Amino acid sequence: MFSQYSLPYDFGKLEPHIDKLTMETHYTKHHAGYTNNLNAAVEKDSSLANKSIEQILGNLDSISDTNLRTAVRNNGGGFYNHNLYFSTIAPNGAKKPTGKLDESIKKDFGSLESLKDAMSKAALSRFGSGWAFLSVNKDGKLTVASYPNQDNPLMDKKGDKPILGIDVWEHAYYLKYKNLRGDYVKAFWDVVDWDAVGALFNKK
Ligand code: MN3
Repeated sequence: MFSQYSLPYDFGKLEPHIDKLTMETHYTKHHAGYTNNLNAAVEKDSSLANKSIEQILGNLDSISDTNLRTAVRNNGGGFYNHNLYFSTIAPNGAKKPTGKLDESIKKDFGSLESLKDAMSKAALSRFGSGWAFLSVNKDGKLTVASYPNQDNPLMDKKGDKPILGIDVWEHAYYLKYKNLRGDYVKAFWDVVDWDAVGALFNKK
């Protein structure tokens, strides 16, 4: 059974950057839905039992039933991506990366501002629903890329591991920001917890 990342703060705590109703709906409806649907899908294929979500998303081809494969791709992606999202945003999180993550950002992007620009561009240029991810590739280099729907770098099987993701589905921002995705992306940077991102980087 896969379970949602347990949010350690109240839904309203990210205001004014991300509003309470958006957080509550996103977590209790969208993320919960992906999680429940993933669990239901996994029960239908015994070869998926006891596998980690990373193993499942990195081996979607092994699911022979095409409908089931699509269900696992969409809901497993949704489950994983939202666990990443909710575990790397927080009220009063670390405002800047430190240590090895800080060094790598400077080496691979020049500065934190350049990294934010690259990721914001990826988020804004995604047509329709999807994500922008910061990942560590197999050589330890940081890379930015955008993906449609609930896809993510694990599905490419290149060894990229996501450590931060901006959800640019409209459900992530429409109640407060309406069509202004750019304003939401700017506000997202105010709630990133760089210590949480750094912990994922150090685990890579
Ligand atoms: Mn979402």
